[in-house]
Amino acid sequence: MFETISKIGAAFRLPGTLSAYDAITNGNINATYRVTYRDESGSSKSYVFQRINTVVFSNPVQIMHNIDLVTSYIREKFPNARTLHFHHTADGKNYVFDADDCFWRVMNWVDSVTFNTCDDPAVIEATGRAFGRFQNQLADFDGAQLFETIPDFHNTKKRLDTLFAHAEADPCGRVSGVQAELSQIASVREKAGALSVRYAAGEFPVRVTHNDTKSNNVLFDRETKMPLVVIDLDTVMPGMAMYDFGDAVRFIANTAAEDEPDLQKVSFDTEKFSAFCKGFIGEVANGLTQPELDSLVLAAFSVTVELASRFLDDYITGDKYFKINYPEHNLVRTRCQLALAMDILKKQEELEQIVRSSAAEAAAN
Ligand code: GN1
Ligand code: MG
Repeated sequence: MFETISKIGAAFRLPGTLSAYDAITNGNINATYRVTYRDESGSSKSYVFQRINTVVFSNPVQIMHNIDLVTSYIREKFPNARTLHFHHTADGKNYVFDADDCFWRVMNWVDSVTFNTCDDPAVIEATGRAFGRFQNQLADFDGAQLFETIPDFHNTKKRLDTLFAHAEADPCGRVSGVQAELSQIASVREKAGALSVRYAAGEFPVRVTHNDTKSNNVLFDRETKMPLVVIDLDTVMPGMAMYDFGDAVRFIANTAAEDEPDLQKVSFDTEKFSAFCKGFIGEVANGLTQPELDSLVLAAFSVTVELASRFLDDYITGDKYFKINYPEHNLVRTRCQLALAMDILKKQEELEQIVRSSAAEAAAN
């Protein structure tokens, strides 16, 4: 690895001597390293090296094109906003291929903390504000300029259709062991797919969205616990505003981890939800249409079922998409997301009420 890292650093003309590298294991898709260089005076500078998973992102050059457009746009329009800074090779590219034809990019390391789980309502609210602000920053950005790097990424109906088609084909002989999960998904199939069907019919505006709004995709200042920058822009594409909201609460309002095996621990925390609403809706309320506001809770449910179906689909087709740490990992993730989705459904009325009061509060401010 040292050899590869050092060659990548050289291609990006990073100054100093390579002194350390550590893997960062947060993501489920790409391989990420923190890499540190020391210069002659003894001072150090760190970078993030990322090897893109080209099974998932079949055209990484297009991703870098999208990221370049989005970050330049934000930098120009909001000079005080922080954005990711990517390095360039001698021939002006923001990526490089290594000897094995793997795709690498390098960005500056931002000294910060991230939260995989969070109990502090102030931090949860700030996370909501950060994602809301990101959406606002791109409100007038022309999404037609962006490549759709993963087509139908949040097309829940299509994701569900794919799952059931693969279940029918049963390529790895695993389907007999997941009947309970499949029938649970089948029981909510229509409800979970409904927003994506309405979006395709033009009922909601096409926004430029982040599409992967896990709380650990916001970097926070270590001291002030204020958000510094929204990261992981790989899936910034045209999409539904409410799915960014939904995916964020799916992650941050879960009382357990995304892959918690003990389902007794998994539930949807209404107080965390409320804190996130305050931040996110406070930022975007005036920009959202009424049908969007009315769909936020359903979006949380839909995106949770969608992710359950993606994990299950990956399990059925041989674990080729998400990184797994043990053989049943994708199945465990599926069960956890299904338990969470069912809890969202159970609490739907209460959650709708919370959304309405946040929207009323935002309108009054
Ligand atoms: C993947 O790699 P990561 O953790 O940022 C996935 C998201 C899922 C998430 C679930 C491109 O994101 O859609 O919600 O895992 N990203 C892609 O943890 O598929
Ligand atoms: Mg991601």
